[in-house]
Amino acid sequence: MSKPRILVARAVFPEVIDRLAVHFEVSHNQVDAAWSKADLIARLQGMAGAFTTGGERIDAEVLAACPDLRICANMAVGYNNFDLPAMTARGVLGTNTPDVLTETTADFGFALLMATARRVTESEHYLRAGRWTKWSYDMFAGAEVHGSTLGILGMGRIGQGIARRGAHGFGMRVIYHNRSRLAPEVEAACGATYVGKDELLRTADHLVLVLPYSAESHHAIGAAEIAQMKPTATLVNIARGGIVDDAALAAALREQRIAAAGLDVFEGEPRVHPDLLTVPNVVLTPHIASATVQTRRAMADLAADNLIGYLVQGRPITPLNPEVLGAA
Ligand code: 8YV
Repeated sequence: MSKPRILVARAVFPEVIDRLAVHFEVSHNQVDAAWSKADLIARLQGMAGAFTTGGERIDAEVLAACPDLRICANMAVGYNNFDLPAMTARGVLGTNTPDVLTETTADFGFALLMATARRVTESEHYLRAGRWTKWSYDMFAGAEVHGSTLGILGMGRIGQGIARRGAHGFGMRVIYHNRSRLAPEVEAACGATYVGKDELLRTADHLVLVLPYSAESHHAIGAAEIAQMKPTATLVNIARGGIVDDAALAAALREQRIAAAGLDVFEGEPRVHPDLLTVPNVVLTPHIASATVQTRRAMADLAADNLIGYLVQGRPITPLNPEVLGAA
């Protein structure tokens, strides 16, 4: 019997390609060429499965043009690149990579918070530029982290990881806002108190965004929300570009209406709003919150396991639209 055909849309660990090749006829993109939507559609012809990352949009047009497709396995916990209702309507399973990146991403959220509050990259640029000629009492004086109030918008697994770090590691008062309130025992375990969004914005010394992107969360932080924040506050976005209105944020940072921001994700990335590149009080990183070797490998392995689990054994590990399974 011939093996099912799959497409791996981006370069991944060679060992993962080798694992997949045991079960599938694999087409890959190990040169990591930038494919247009038309390229993706052309390459998906005859494929039963796709290994995708957050960069490949799987929408009604792609699905209509690729009738053999049965599963798209995303190497990401976020899946806003999937039109999930359209996939479900066509009987195409979507899977993501939850859990394996939670702690690593929470670590990075905290790294960005610390770098932002304590002006790490701004001061490094100053030093590298040869401008450090003497010490002074107020040089790069930043915001206190320990003992301050940590606000978290979006309290899923990663938000809870950040809350635990803040409450238990840094003695912070942790407040959060989420679509639904957590169970009391979960709140207690991560030392977090539920508040309304306005109170979160007004009270947080450091506000970390960890909510999924959707039409509802588009520009959840825009000029009006920034205006509610303390002038001394910092804002960290490790969620998705588009949750923050980057133009409004750049203007607020330039006018020091808030103290600083740390951004790992951007509207329209890998493009970055040009105004963000010229304001000093922002730490910018290229979407690396889950980037440790171990975690990226675990994410790739889980995406591969979903393809093998579904197409070979009929049991995906982390399905996003399990209703497709009943219908298959
Ligand atoms: C991915 C992410 O690296 O998992 C997510 O949702 O944002 C990152 O961990 C990125 O989406 C590429 O797939």
